[in-house]
Amino acid sequence: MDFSAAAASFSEHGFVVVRGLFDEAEAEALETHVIGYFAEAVPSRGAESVFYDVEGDASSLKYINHPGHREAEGGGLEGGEAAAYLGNLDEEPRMLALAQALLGLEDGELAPRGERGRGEFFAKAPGVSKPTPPHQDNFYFSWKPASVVTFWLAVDPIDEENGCLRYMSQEIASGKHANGKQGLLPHHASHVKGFSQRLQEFSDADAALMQPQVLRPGDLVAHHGLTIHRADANTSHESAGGARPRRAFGCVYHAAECVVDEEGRANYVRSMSEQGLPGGGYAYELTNITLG
Ligand SMILES: O=C(O)CCC(=O)C(=O)O
Repeated sequence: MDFSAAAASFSEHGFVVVRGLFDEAEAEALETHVIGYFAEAVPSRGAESVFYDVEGDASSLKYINHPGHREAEGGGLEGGEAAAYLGNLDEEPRMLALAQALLGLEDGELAPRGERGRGEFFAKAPGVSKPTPPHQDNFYFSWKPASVVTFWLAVDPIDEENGCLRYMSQEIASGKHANGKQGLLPHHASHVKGFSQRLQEFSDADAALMQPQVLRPGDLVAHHGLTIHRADANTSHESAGGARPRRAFGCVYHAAECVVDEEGRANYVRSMSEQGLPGGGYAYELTNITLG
């Protein structure tokens, strides 16, 4: 697949939608494996790696850290077909090629497996889910340079009703929100489980500028680590069409040259400690940082 047009769009806007990265049959296989994984592995995973909006209600699942991988540090794949599928999804050749193209890297310049995150699963259940606060991913990751991209692969049809991602693109951003031009903006504690950090300054007018990303199953949206994004709650249960899930597989790729920005990491750790973390079960903290 040629991703040069996607790379040009990504560079201009700070995000790009790749339609049909997975074709219909592949998108069906993705959903089948997600359902299989929920049945075969999720019930036995610990509270540190599976989060729910309503404790004790499996239908309110909102996040799985490293689906398909054993929870212990350095753990390999869990057993089972669905785990193998999800656990290897970030290594899918088209995903790797796309990440390399979007970050403008040559062969061998992408951080190898083992040095990057191992996949995530994001869901918003109708009626109980919370909005995702506006944030830039690199506030969580602290990579220097910010040569990092997040992929988000739709399992379901995802739109404004069930909580699609919304981006502030570079060309409409200005002043304090000039993504990628002004770099990382100040964040502070959000007190939202799974998304512990949010932009400090963010108005309703800013929120209104953001562009909803409507996806079909198998479409993938990619955003740069400095691109501001957010999502509303899943309110599909209030619509004529009725309640619908909103499920997506996520993974993050960064350049091998990236190093941890110690000052940024310290800001992040400070903001976490303001909310009583670690131990509160906040997704990215477990994905990207190990605290003693
Ligand atoms: O799934 C969501 O609501 C947000 C996901 C997100 O912010 C991300 O993948 O960076």
